[in-house]
Amino acid sequence: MRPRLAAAILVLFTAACSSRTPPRVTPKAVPAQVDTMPLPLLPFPRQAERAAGEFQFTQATVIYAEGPFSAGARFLSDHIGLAFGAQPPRVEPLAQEPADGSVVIRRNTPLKNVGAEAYELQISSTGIIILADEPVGAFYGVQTLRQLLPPSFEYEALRSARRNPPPLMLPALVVRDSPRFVWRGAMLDVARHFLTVDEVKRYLDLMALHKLNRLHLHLADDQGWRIEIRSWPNLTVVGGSTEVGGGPGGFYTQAQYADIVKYAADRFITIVPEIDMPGHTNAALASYAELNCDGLARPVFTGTEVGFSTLCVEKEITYTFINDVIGEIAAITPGPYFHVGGDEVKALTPGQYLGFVDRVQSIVQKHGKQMIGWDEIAPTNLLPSSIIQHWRPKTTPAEAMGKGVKVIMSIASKAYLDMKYDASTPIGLTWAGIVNVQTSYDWDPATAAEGVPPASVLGVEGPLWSETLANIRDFEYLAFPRLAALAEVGWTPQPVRTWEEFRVRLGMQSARWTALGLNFYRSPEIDWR
Ligand code: TNX
Repeated sequence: MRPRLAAAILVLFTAACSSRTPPRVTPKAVPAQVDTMPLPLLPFPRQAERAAGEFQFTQATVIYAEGPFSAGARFLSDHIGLAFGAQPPRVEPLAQEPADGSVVIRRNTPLKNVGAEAYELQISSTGIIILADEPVGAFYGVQTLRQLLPPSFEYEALRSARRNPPPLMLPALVVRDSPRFVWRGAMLDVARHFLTVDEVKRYLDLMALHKLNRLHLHLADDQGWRIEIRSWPNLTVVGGSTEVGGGPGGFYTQAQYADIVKYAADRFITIVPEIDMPGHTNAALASYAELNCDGLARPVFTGTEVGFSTLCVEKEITYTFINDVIGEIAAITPGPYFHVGGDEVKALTPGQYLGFVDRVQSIVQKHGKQMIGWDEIAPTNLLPSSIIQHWRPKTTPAEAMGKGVKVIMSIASKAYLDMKYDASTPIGLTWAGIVNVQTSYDWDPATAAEGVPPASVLGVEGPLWSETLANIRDFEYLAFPRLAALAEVGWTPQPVRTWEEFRVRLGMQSARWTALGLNFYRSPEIDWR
């Protein structure tokens, strides 16, 4: 054995032995390191200050909520469950001034000027107060409070088993918070590999914990059609029957989709449906022969090449089809957006592409939605309300800026969650490079694309393409920790955040994520605690 290694082992061994016989020290009232550790909040708030004292959460603590804020109160009570009492904390409407020792969620109208998502959280020895102008702000205040509660509360089993632990102490502090960007999104590619409704709900839960507010569902691609369209039933019978690698695929009935939309709305997340067109449409072209220029149905596709498929843009039936599909989905989508894809079309002339996007944009408008498209739509005749999702690292949608459109930043070399973390990552792609955690964190969406002024940037979104993924465990592995990094990129003002400080806070998430059963990548860039 080499001497340095032998010495190291001896040190470790001694440390392990001595930890079994702790030295006799008088415990301090408050462990000193608690105050020097950063608050375990992610994304980090705009402003957070520790104060003197602490709040005692006991079995008798009641949560009072002003009318519209009861959703946040319910979430908090459910989250605590039976973790330290025979009953979950009681939720009461706020009628009169509550007694000391309560949790109070109430309206504070001046916060309106900060934005609907703003909140204030005050923890002191006399109580916990969450202030917001809108229910969404109150919900985010509750998420911040949740991150200050013990990670063990994330265990489903613990919440439903009666226990009798000591009161819980929370450090006094004041948080004043509101997000930097309105668009803090994630995208799931359920077309290349299907996820069940419950798996999508789990992703929504993880998003809510990190104050993300848009879930973009990539519902159709060459390899699969994932949403029931009643007027074109073969889309799911044929197009929904497979996925990359030849697995069984699947699709959401409209009732299941509505269930996802509701579950998301309960967490203040807007669902953004995408039907990619005119390319990435083999699943539709296999389902209906008449959508092909030659009138011949294509075979289903389970490979990973891109760019070969296109709807027949010269046929009128194509627009009947698109109108029906967008109409049915728009009718069950309360959010204002409809994503039409528009990427990687290699089988059309620029003129054909332009004419196609024009027509589709007016169909989307007719159904009351704003059109979103991948950045290939930048040269088309966009309405000011349309939105570009910028993804190609070597291009810029600058030419569209004069049209008044806004941009979602999803630059693949920063924001793509399907890129490998390093060369040894067993799943994922590398076409946009290697995206380690620091790369996904250390950038500013406001200045990321040349010629796109900060005022045109709506925010950030992390797409998770699923060509190489087999199941929800794989989705989680590529998404975390990078989606958490993007959540902070989207929420926290640039001057408030640094990679060095973030690394420490990210390392502090491991107990919570483990309690959630999250299959996150333990990146060597992070000192996981
Ligand atoms: C490019 S991003 C695509 C997707 C692939 C992805 C893989 C975009 C608009 N198109 O079809 O799944 O790369 O990273």
